[in-house]
Amino acid sequence: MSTTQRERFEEDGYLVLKDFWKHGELIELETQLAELGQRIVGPQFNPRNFGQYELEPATQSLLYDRLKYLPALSRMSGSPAVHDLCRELGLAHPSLMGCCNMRLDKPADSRHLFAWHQDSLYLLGSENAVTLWIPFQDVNLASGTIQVIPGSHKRGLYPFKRISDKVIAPYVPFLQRDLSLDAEVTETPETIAAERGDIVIFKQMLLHRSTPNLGQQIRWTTQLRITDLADAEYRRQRFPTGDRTNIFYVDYLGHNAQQRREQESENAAA
Ligand SMILES: O=C(O)CCC(=O)C(=O)O
Repeated sequence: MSTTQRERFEEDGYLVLKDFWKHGELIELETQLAELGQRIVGPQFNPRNFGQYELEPATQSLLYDRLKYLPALSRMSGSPAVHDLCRELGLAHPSLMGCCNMRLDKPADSRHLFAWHQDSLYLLGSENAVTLWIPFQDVNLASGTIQVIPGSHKRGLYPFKRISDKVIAPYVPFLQRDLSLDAEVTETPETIAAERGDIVIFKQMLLHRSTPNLGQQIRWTTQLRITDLADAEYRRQRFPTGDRTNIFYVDYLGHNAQQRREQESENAAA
């Protein structure tokens, strides 16, 4: 990786790297996806041809729930390519967060789309933690993709609000349906365009969102989440991740302690 790419990553908070998978990692994952789909949906399932089969809601959620357990996803997460990339981008001790997953975004189905957010709000992790967003096919505004606000990672955690009545307690994970951004995004977004085989890597503090799938095929993507155990502040906070605790008990630059006190007094008043 060039110095310019590293500098751009620090400046913009994301990079698209071309032709990343050199050892068949993507093909292996797609082959396992096809096997899984054929078992759950039926023999006509084909990840590249949505015209060939029906995906009823109950079958879709059965499939969706199993995607993150594909063995090739673990292999990809633990691959030397991913580890070396993270090291090059400044994570001195890259470690997986327990939330690597795959998405299935059907044409004209907006239910799973994410509005503007920072992954750190939900996933926690070190301030320099990264998400690798890996498309199985070309992505653009037609197929659906993500948009980002370059440089937004430098502003720390944005204000957020609780949108569910989930109780604030130490061991309760807070998800997209529980918390949302509490700020207007007025900056011009950058639309990510990438091809099959590329990866998009972005800082978990970067503001980003989904765009709808306007095409005919399912948009398949994988998300790998990686934190840095060498970060002294992260260690001081006892290495929190979003599957075990929540933002109200992690202190990114002091913002959240105040927000927790406010929410706790609201809870007490209710
Ligand atoms: O793939 C998408 O539409 C959005 C994914 C995303 O925002 C995330 O995984 O953090």
